Amino acid sequence: MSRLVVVSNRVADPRKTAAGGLAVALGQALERSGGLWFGWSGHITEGGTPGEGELHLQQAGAVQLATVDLSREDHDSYYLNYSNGVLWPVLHNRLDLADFDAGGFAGYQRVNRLFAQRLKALLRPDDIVWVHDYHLMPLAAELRAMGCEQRMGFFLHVPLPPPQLLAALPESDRLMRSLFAYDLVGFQSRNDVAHFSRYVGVEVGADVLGEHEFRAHGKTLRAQAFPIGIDVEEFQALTEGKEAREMHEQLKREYARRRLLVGVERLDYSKGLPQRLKAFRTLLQNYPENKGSATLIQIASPSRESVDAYAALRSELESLSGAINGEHGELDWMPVRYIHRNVARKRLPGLYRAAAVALVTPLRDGMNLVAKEYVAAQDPADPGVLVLSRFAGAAEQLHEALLVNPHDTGRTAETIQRALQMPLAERQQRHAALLDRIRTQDVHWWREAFLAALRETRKESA
Ligand code: GDG
Repeated sequence: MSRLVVVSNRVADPRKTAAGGLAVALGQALERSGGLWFGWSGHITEGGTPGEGELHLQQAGAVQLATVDLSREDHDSYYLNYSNGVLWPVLHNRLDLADFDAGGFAGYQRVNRLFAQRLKALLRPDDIVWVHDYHLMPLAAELRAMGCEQRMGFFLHVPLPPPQLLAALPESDRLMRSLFAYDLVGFQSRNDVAHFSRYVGVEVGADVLGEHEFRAHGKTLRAQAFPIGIDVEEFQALTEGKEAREMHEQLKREYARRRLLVGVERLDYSKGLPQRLKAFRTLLQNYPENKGSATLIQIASPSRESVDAYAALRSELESLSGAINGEHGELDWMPVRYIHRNVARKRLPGLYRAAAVALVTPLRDGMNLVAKEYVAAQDPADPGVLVLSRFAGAAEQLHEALLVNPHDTGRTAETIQRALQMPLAERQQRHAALLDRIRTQDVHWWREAFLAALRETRKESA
């Protein structure tokens, strides 16, 4: 059995439960093959030389963790300026927020080369390399240039925008060409694959050999959708755990006479938080029977606070939730509970289960795991209703959710009202269908489907 090597910007110790479902699922595959997980250590060397960084090796059970430090200059250009200041907004259709002049691309390339150099020294000839996310698109091209011939796959966790929009990124051709150094590129949705196919067909001049096969620069690449899932069993076990049950009981007690709605995400402009608060305000205005009852608990956990766009969003949300509470609140009822803090993972399922409705309404999202976690945490006998943005990758799979366009405030409010009033039998039916799908296509299915495709690809393209 070949050894699996996972590469991602951050590395998690898969033995720690706080690591989350993805880290645990990758950790299991790594453990089976005595694998290696490679990435940034999280440490920044002040005054360090760009393009250099110390390598740390650590054993976590059967898995080896290999991490590299970054100099301040590399960190700021690769991570802050280019990955989060340019790629994240462009890939989420937000050209207006991309700082193309920050000059981070050179640092992005330098760190990808540094990673490739450090990783090459650790690779064995028959390793299978699985690279994750937008921070590391050119990694395989760097490794190939150094003579590495291992099988390599890449998975993009975020969306790929339509070709015209992607073409606005000055480095888009170089990045999309560099993907041809991989044997397999995985996307979250069929929509992303369609965008990729059109982009490389038109802009890169690739031959589109089939739905999933592309040829350019003498190299055949397979590109396919592998919608990521959650570990349903693990999440349901968490739901039965002490912390989640306590949270659930406490909320049920506190909100016995009210209807709870919940939103949980990192505070990020892709998640559609201001639009959601506006839809909730419209719900209170247009359906006044919800006054004194409907309460939205919105968790917006801190994220990327040193990027300017995030600070602006934070103050917008504070002022919007303040305005709604000021306008509609009563002495004994506040419509919005906005919480800018991280909630412990063990308590999260209790919050999901107490909520009659989940509002998962991103403007754009690769997949969105919160939608799936909400479904997994419900009581099948009395489940809540998922209101989901049609612009989340998850909408391709979760047809039984109530789909909305988050830009359409009036209709979103109308749909939330429908969710609040949905009869039990319909809630049960929809929930059963949703749960069935997220169980069949869980995170283990995702991992195995990707790895099986990666093992096959080489045979086809050799
Ligand atoms: C990227 C893509 C894609 C959130 N707040 C708290 C907390 N969370 C947890 C959730 C969930 C995870 O973080 C968020 O996952 P999402 O998928 O919703 O979104 P991103 O973070 O943007 O992830 C996304 C994903 O990668 C996987 O490929 O689906 O499209 O953008 O697990 O529960 N967890 C805790 N406290 C919080 O306050 N403990």
